[in-house]
Amino acid sequence: MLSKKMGSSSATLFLLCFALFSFAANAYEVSHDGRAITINGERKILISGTIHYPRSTAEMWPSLINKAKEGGLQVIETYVFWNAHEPLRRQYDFSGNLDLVRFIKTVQSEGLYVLLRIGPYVCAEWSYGGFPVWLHNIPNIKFRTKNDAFMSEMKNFTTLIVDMMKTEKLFASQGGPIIAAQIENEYGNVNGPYGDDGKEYIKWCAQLADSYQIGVPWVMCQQDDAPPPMLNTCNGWYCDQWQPNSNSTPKIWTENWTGWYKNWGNPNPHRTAEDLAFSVARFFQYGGSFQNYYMYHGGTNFGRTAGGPYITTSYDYDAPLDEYGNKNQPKWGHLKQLHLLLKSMEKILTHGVSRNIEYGNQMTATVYSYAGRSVCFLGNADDSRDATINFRNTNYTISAWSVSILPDCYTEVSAQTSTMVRKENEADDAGEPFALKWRWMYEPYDQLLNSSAFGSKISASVLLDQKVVTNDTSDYLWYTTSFDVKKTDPIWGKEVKLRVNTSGHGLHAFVNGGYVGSKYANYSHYKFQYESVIQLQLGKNEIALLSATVGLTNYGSFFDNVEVGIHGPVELVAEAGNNETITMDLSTNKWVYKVGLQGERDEFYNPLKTKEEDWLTRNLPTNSIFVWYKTTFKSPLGNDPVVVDLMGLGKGFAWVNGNNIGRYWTSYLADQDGCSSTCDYRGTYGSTKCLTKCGEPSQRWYHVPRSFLRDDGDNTFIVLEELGGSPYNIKFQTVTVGRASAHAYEGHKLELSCQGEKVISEIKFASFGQPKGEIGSFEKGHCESPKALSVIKTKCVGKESCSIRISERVLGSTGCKVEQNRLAVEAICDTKVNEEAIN
Ligand SMILES: *[C@@H]1O[C@H](CO)[C@@H](O)[C@H](O)[C@H]1NC(C)=O
Ligand SMILES: *[C@@H]1O[C@H](CO)[C@@H](O)[C@H](O)[C@H]1NC(C)=O
Ligand SMILES: *[C@@H]1O[C@H](CO)[C@@H](O)[C@H](O)[C@H]1NC(C)=O
Ligand SMILES: *[C@@H]1O[C@H](CO)[C@@H](O)[C@H](O)[C@H]1NC(C)=O
Ligand SMILES: *[C@@H]1O[C@H](CO)[C@@H](O)[C@H](O)[C@H]1NC(C)=O
Ligand SMILES: *[C@@H]1O[C@H](CO)[C@@H](O)[C@H](O)[C@H]1NC(C)=O
Ligand SMILES: *[C@@H]1O[C@H](CO)[C@@H](O)[C@H](O)[C@H]1NC(C)=O
Ligand SMILES: CC(=O)N[C@H]1CO[C@H](CO)[C@@H](O)[C@@H]1O
Repeated sequence: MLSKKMGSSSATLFLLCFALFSFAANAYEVSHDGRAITINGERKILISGTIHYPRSTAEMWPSLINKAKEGGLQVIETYVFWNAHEPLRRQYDFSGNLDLVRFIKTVQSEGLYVLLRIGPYVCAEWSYGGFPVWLHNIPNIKFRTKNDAFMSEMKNFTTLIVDMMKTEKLFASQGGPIIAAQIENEYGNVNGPYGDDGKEYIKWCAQLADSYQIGVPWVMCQQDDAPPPMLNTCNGWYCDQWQPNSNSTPKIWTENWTGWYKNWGNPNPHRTAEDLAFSVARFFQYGGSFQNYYMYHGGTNFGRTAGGPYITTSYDYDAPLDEYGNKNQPKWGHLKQLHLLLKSMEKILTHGVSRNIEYGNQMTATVYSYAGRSVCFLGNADDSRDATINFRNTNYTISAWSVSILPDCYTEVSAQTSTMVRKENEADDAGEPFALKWRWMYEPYDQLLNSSAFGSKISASVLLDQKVVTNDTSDYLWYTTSFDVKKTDPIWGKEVKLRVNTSGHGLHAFVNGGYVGSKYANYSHYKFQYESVIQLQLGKNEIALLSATVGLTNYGSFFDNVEVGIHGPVELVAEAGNNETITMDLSTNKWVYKVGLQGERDEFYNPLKTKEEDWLTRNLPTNSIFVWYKTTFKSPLGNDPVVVDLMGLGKGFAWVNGNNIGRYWTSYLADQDGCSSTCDYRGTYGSTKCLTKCGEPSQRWYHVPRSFLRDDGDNTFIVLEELGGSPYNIKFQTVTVGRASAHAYEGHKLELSCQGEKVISEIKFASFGQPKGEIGSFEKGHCESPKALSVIKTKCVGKESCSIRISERVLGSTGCKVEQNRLAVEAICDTKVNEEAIN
């Protein structure tokens, strides 16, 4: 638990914003010393949060950034996504949610700063770590090392970005919001295998960055040997024990993982607000001055942007703002209190001399003193034992795995918990809930099943890597071949198996025009062998293998060379009877390739590209592979975020009015094991701690951004179903705060708020006295004020948010004979006030 001290922090924040606005057009100086980043010579405590612009929509940016500011952030950090901006060599895209300049200007208009991580390697669970796949197909190229072809392409892109920022006057040195930039990314984690060339490369990166003369500091995260003036910085779940490589580099934490990402097949990760706040408080206790949350808003992997492989479409990350942009409570509120407190101590922290007092058992008090004032951190890093210490003649009990920030002694943070609810789409005029009417088409692959019958220009007498052939323009690649079988062949007349070794991630097999089966890799085992009994015929036989990828690898030394697709062998095997096996290897046959599906080329997903009569209405197939389904729906009323429930479908892609909302794989269930119903925030966090939703679909709901929808008229929803499923259960829903609950002790303020256009419609529970239980299951205790409920109703019902000072004066006498009373409240949020509840 963290102490809070509101004090004058909100006023400080206001002044900071005001100052930023008045400097907007003027250059200001960003530099650093060994303690902090300095702005116009003043040392700063900077709280930053990552928001990746392509993981939301341009329409969502103002609200996301505004909520970040309200949550006490001063800086927004983002990577720049090369493969999104340059999908084909020298053909650029900065439109829509790729409008980097608009994103940075949106941050600027909110009065916040920007940390621009240009990379161009981004990792980020983004397909291929942000590198365009065409880069891989340049002769003699070697990624992220001393290689002329690579360095020349990297320089071409980074120069483009830096020049774009300069032209728009976005660097602080030009009066813009960018106060720091990053070159490369976490190279120090993987550089070993690159040897001396890797070291040369890092020097070259530093020189390149320096040569841009952007007038603000450059950082290199996880790079102990970062050459000056590059600042090395830390990434991780905890960075308090980390030290920069030079006395003149401040302690900067570029990635504090607020949660974790999710893979197909994995349960929901969850990092508690308490543990995250603990790590932040400790970072500042141990001399940190700039801290960035990775992610502050995780968002959505639209289209084919998810990397991994096997990263889900949701990139929620359990971040302080959820995938849809709602405040993820209590995390958002808990951190906000901490930020206000830290910011209010800026001067003392950044100028003070610090002194540690060790109490043993990982209990440390740190005192920062400056100009006759001091602030203290009482940190207990023991993961199970609470500690009672005598500090400056007062006894304090510090819970295990917590930091109390003084002066304010131990106080409880009243962070609200919100319970999100999903609501069905509103009923139509007839009062009936929408029943979606479906039309369908098969993916027309029949002609592809015969390699001699289609005119593909790509063929080779070898099995080719999938990304080499496709340049990653589609998940799908057909590998087809034919061969003759004669009566004299030893294989004829035997039971024959087709055996395919593939490097992933999925395979559908067809023989002589018929479907024989499919198989998908499991998370972390991408290579597998497919085997199936097949029927051969005399004369010509056709084998068509459709290989499918699920995002390309984004991390590791030489990750860019990780194979995908069918690398063989592809064999026919039969038992000879005398325990011998006859094998016919087809790997070096002539293979004919076709990139993508016909429906992708003909844009079946685009409502304007097909005719209504192309779509069938009768005999809608279910549990068939490769079916396109289509329906129309009306936008849900209001402004709440919209999701589509794809329960019943298998795997594929979905489009709303032609916008690709990402891969879905509803039929992929999360592991049965590893979840726990309770979550102890104490102790080191890791990605397998506090998991939920075991055995449920890894992702069932998919975000449909409001800007993809039309306000009036019908929206078109089109699905490519690859594995087989049924569309009948598909539903559009809105996500909204259903309940807001909080509790806090006397002497503090309790705040409640609904989000969106909701108001507090009803107080479900309120007790001031000795209420029992936790959020979600409050119960009345043995004593309480009889007046509290009506006071709270008067103050809160009908309001979007309300704030209550907790005292007997305000809430009435409790009659409890205790030191401190507690107030616990649970409120219902709705669009309109429940009449009964007000009266
Ligand atoms: C892939 O990219 C390479 C290099 O730019 C190019 O030569 C090749 O034609 C591309 N292949 C496809 C299928 O677009
Ligand atoms: C990038 O490469 C293109 C040629 O492919 C060239 O015209 C352009 O000037 C280069 N940009 C930079 C900044 O070097
Ligand atoms: C602090 O705790 C110690 C040990 O329990 C006790 O002897 C002492 O009186 C306490 N001091 C105060 C100021 O409460
Ligand atoms: C494949 O197509 C060729 C040319 O159209 C045809 O002669 C042949 O019979 C077809 N083979 C199969 C197995 O369908
Ligand atoms: C993946 O796991 C499923 C369920 O455990 C199993 O049926 C399937 O064979 C596995 N696939 C591979 C490629 O290992
Ligand atoms: C093909 O896959 C099987 C099963 O994974 C494996 O045992 C075998 O070694 C693979 N063959 C080759 C040549 O990689
Ligand atoms: C075939 O091999 C199996 C196991 O290797 C053995 O048990 C069996 O006796 C063999 N059969 C013949 C006919 O050799
Ligand atoms: C070394 C490491 O694990 N890096 C990861 C840090 O977290 C980011 C965000 O999830 C990943 O992109 C990195 O792979």
